Amino acid sequence: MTTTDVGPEAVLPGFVPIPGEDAARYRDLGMWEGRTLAEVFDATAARFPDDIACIAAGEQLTYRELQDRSLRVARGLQELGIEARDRIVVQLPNVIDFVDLCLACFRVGAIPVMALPPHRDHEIQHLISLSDAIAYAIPAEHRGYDYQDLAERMAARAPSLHHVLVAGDSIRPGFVSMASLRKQPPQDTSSGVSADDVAVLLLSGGTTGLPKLIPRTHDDYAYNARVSAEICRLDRETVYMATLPVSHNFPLACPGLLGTFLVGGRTVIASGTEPETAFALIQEHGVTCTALVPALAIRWMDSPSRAGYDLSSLRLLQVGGARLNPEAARRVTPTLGCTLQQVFGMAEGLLNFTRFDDPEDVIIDTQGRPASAQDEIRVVDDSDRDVPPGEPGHLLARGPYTIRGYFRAEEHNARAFTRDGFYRTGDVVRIHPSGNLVVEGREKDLINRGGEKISAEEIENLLLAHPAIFNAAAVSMPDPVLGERICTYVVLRDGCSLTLEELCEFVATRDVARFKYPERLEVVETLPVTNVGKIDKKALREDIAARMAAAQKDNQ
Ligand code: OOB
Repeated sequence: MTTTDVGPEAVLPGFVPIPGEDAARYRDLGMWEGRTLAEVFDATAARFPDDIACIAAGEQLTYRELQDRSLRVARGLQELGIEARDRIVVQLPNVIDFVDLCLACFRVGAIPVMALPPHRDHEIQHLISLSDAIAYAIPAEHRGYDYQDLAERMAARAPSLHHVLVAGDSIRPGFVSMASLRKQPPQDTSSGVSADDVAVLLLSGGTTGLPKLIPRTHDDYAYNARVSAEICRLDRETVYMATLPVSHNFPLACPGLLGTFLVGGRTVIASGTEPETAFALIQEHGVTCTALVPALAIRWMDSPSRAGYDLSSLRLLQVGGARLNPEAARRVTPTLGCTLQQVFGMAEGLLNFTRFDDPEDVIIDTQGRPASAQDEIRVVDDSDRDVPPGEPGHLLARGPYTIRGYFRAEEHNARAFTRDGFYRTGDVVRIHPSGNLVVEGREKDLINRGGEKISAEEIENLLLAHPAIFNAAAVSMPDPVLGERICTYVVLRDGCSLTLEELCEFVATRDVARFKYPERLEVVETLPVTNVGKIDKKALREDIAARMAAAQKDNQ
């Protein structure tokens, strides 16, 4: 049975494919090439087998070597009984095993679920159960945390989980070492995976509680990487450094690792984001392009150690994931000596880039324009009517690499997409006179902590489990480095008291990622409400900003 007989939805229940007519157009226009991500990689490996494909932690692999390793790992997965459309929660940091495993998954058609290294029991359990994952890939240890302990707890709790794959040494009994998978003979059996199958499940920023899963197909994700690579003018001479965590869409495919593999460039996997680590790698490998969130770009620019390194190879710095303020944007070229590209993207699809030939002010003041000629965007009011050009409104998006639904989220999908398939991005934008977009704000209830998206509802649910807390709200507070941090407002039960420290100790017992811990606590008598009776978050954001401004004034 092939997927054309039954359609990808039937073979993976809970996946909402792009409907036939639109899909046919994207194919006719050559945007969807009908190749799996493994086939895309193999095409480059056939052209440039002896070129270096990937450098990580002192290890260096040519395209032929990386292809060989991924074939072996693919065989190893098959030996374990992992097949097309099986899900694997992948929680690997920036290590070469991540690349091996992803390429192997693309070969056998297994679907990596892109967890992040800071995730803990709470998030991982959710991801395993939502995706019904049969395998979970971890480092043995990373930044002092024992992931094998975490995996043991998951294995005890998640009935679907059959295999734990471990990168590193001292593998516990019952777990499978990634190194042993690499010793398998190369895979030569076909897996029946096709280009319209789901290739990866990315994580959403999460506006309602825990993250949603974003199904991206081989066709759409390969196009995502290709169109990004074209805009960034990547070629065989490119040395792309993955600085951000590689399981994020941005360093993975915008153009990231996949975009570089498409053109036969070299990738460097950075093990840390600290300026010194990154500068040393740029100098050593002649890095030409990398992607950062604004907080990191600012750290790099402010780092005194910059002067000690030769960064002259760097041609393009992509900055996105959160708002880059124009003052910081203006400093990029003078301090780092490269072109700035603002990127306003989302794991759900739509990518906006400033272009090399945009005037300087447009690069500094806007967040770019859609990557594809087939991207359709609308800027609308609360009733989904188009606003006059230049006015702010809600951004809706549809196109050849934007999803039509989250995985297994029918109810949420009815709200998150229009009837005609536009994704409601939750961002408020306006069209700049240049035609580019300017991100003005957002309506979605999340905190964008230096590019890390945190659902306010998820934090509130954690707070409400505390015995002293009667009511709670989480909002963003301004921060000069991260842009936003987590501020919590709580109403206490009669006779109770609570400090931020106690609150964090409590949150720690819930085993959530550290970046979700409250960073400020305001105890109040009541929470303000809007006239429809919802907690007035806007009033709270204004309140905290005013309190902080007043405190700063007092300190001067
Ligand atoms: C990227 O993807 P996500 O899925 O982590 O977050 C998407 C959201 C956007 O909807 C927007 O609210 C915010 O992050 N965002 C920006 C921005 N880029 C993303 N807000 C203001 N200015 C920007 N430049 O963050 C992402 C995915 C691919 C490429 C780049 C970023």
